[in-house]
Amino acid sequence: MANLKTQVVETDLLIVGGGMAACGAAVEAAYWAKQHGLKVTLVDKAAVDRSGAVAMGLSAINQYVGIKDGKNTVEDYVKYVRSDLMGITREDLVYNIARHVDSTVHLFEKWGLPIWKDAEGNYVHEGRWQLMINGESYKVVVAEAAKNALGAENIYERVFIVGPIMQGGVCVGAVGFSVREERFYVFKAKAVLVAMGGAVHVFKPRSSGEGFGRAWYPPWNSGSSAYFTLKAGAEMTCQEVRFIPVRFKDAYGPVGAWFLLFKSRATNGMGGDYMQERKDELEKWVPYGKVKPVPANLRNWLMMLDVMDGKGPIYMRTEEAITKIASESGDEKAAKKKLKELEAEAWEDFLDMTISQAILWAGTDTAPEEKPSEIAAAEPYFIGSHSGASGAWVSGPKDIAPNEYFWGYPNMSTVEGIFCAGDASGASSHKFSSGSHAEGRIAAKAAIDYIVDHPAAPNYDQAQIDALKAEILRPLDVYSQFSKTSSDPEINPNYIRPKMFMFRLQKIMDEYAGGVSSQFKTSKALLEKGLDLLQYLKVDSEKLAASDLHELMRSWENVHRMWQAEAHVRAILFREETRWPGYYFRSDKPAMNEKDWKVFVNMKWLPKENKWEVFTRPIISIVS
Ligand code: SFD
Ligand code: AMP
Repeated sequence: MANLKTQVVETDLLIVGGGMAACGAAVEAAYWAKQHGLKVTLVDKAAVDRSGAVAMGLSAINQYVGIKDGKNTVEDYVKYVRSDLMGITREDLVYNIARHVDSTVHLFEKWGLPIWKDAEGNYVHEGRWQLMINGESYKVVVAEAAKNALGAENIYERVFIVGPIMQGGVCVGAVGFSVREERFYVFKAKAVLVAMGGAVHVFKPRSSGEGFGRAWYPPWNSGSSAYFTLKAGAEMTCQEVRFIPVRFKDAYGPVGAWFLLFKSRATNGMGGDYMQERKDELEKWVPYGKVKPVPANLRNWLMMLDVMDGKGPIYMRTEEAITKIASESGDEKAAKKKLKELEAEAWEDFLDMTISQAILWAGTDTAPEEKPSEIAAAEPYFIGSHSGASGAWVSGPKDIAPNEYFWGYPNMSTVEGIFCAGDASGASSHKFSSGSHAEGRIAAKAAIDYIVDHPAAPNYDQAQIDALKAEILRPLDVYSQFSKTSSDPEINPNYIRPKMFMFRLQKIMDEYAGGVSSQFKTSKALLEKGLDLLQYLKVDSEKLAASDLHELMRSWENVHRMWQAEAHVRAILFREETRWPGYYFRSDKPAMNEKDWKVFVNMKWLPKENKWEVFTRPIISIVS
């Protein structure tokens, strides 16, 4: 076996991940842990300052309720999320995050994040729930607070977590390896807070060749949260609810600021406005088709119908929107000044969070005030924190969750000792960066309560840990055993390199599970065939080969993606309707069926039996 030293770290609460939810968890856990003399440890595969979805920064905070201003209520937010997800949402979880998110935003500001203010000193809103920020250093600011709270000695960076350590059905830690040093890590803990983000590159991306790797969501979020919870035997929810964002084409610049702040239209290649011309289509998706704003997936759907009719390209009419705002701002001089201001804001929107889009504008001689830019529906992502909903099924808060949704500790999964937040927890969409941080705080407080109530040190089975180590390092062994048996180490009948494995997974998902090249359409027959092919892939995953630690990480990232893929295929196969047509369309079940399918689709992988169970859970509304 590969010769990696084992380092054992003992702690009370282990936070896996170092993104928005994990940083929120760190700050809150440190506070409560101090009162109880407990230790908190955080592990990130990257460096916390620039890891996860917010690595490049962001230009808006997308969840701010503004309870103090009296304009919005927590109930308003729950209604918004419920409609956007076509009725499928855990209102108790959304409610809990919404009532705490403002305080998180105020902390960000206190820690030094510049939030735009108007002449009266009020926050500048992008839309009803969104605030504009100068956010290039957003993650650095949030990470600094987390690091100060925990202390550098309790943070492990560049350590990739592979999976859980289980003991009698309870999670008692996690295992992983350093991606820089030859070291295998065993983290022993009384509770684990999972916050390793969502999953990217499960589906074939639009980007190819030298642009490969460019995605909207961060490519290094590779399904580790889903794998961790699934492997522990936790119940998962909304695995069918992928997110397809519409983005500026090829560099994935976000559209929110254009639609909401600049009030831009999008039009097709003939100049038609699909939101107007295809309005009648929304009738088919009532009651959700009739709410304002139109749910994200239905906005996508109207655009996709144009694309399928060959009416592309679709353009964001940046030039029209900017000129309109400028011309409304007064005389010619005032309009000129306003135009300059808007130009700067438009570039900053991208420079703060999607630098490559600004580079693409520069490279294609695009001045947004002069010419429109193409937008397109991106490949599917798994993300419980934005407008998708996949994640673990977690307990709600005691004071508002119905009995069916409460089992002792807020945000604990159905497996004791595992808490989830951000992309890792499901059915509580639209938390974004701020809500993920707030949810991390909620989950951490609950995890500390759980540890205080369960103080006994867990037992460990060394044979099990040795077996996990052998399994995790196997790709290194496979490579060293076989790489010399062919003249080119890339091509070898005894193994598969992680990159090739990823291509194979992406091809299956793209062609059978409704990816970009299938126009997001699939059916029972296609899904069954795809599932069949995934089983062959799973068999071959044992032949993954890694030439170094970096490839070892790539190998496990792909195993994680593969599990996310299988959960997704099983969930869309089970839900016999089309509910989110702009996310995926079941051609054999082309309509929404409120009577039978206004339910959650949940699932579990049963560790002992190595079997999947897919079933429904009721939707219990708490906001009328
Ligand atoms: O424009 C392991 N998001 C936006 N949120 C906003 O509030 N405003 C915006 O403007 C946003 N937009 C946006 C957003 C994201 C991206 C990529 C772009 C634009 C281009 C969404 C938020 O960023 C998102 O909701 C939160 O960040 C989610 O938080 P969290 O904690 O669930 O995920 P994370 O921050 O990505 O962190 C994941 C962490 O896990 C680590 N990790 N660590 C150890 N072992 C493993 N195996 C691991 N796997 C992953 C990562 O390194 C990271 O630390 S806009 O689109 O609307
Ligand atoms: P995005 O940049 O697409 O991630 O959007 C940022 C925020 O604006 C999210 O909360 C979106 O749901 C919201 N949003 C984007 N476009 C629209 C739109 N056309 N109508 C209403 N809300 C939108």
